[in-house]
Amino acid sequence: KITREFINGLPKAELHLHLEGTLEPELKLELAKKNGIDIGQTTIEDVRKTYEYDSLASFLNVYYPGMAVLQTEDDFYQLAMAYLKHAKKDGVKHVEMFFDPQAHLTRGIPFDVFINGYYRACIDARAFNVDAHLIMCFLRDMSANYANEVLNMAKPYRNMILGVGLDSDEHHNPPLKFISPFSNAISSGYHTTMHADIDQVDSIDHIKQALEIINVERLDHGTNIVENQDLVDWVNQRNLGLTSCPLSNGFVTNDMKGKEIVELMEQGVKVSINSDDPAYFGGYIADNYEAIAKKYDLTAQQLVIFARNSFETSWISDFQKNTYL
Ligand code: ES4
Ligand code: ZN
Repeated sequence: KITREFINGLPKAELHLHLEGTLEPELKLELAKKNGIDIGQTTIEDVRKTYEYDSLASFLNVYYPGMAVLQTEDDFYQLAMAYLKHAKKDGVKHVEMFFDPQAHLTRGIPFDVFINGYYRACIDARAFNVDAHLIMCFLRDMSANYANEVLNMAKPYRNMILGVGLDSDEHHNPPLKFISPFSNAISSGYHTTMHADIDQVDSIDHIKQALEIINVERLDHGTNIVENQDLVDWVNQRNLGLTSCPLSNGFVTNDMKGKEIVELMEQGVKVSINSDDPAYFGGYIADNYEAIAKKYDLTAQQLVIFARNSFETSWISDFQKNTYL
């Protein structure tokens, strides 16, 4: 029987976490009041009631407008710091956190405001032994040119950003659309990953583009490779990480996809367990370990493998990796 103490005590890395997805109703309301922004609700209960969706599209329609409350460097700092303290309690030693520059730039927030707030939280988390890093995501429903512009804006902050990713609505927005910004990012020495959503109709095609042409180092979600043995073999040969998010899967498709996650793990694929948007999808990383363990009756050994996979597919140095493994 798996206990919560065991899960919290298991050292883990979180590799699929959107900082903007950690905005809890309490903080959203607090910042709305402080910044004088009308979000349409005035009580925590009413804000909580808006956190309801049955598809990725309906989720994104709550997610992006909610970011309006984030205005100052301190707001971004406070958001990231609240997450990092939660991560500490959940046994997270290392985290690579996504952020969406375009979700802030398009509402007039300058690059330095959010990057400085987020990065200061990463520095301050060292005081409680959480090793925190940032991954800059391009919004795939915006243009490749805009992604290249964002990459240029990030140049003065190159040493604050570990890698680049790709998120938002995947439908009609294949990996190949972003071949230019991704090859530029790789030339600049960034690590790379990309979302390959589980509810995507052209999923296998998109994953092939991401792996064969863009050459990403990880796939976010990506569990649809289970349908194609050649892809599973290839992912294994390249030792590529897949970052899965059981509770998020449950919201987007009504299925945690635990069967697929366990099946891939047993075939040797480096799958990890993560929280995606914990404030919006009903739980943080330890809640995700707990949910999949309970529903699929997993053993302690299986959870240890997921945790090991998270460090093995993280972008920390081999030296530092060895201190965790
Ligand atoms: C996301 Cl669940 C999900 N899918 C795609 N993009 C996202 N950004 C934040 N959460
Ligand atoms: Zn995600």
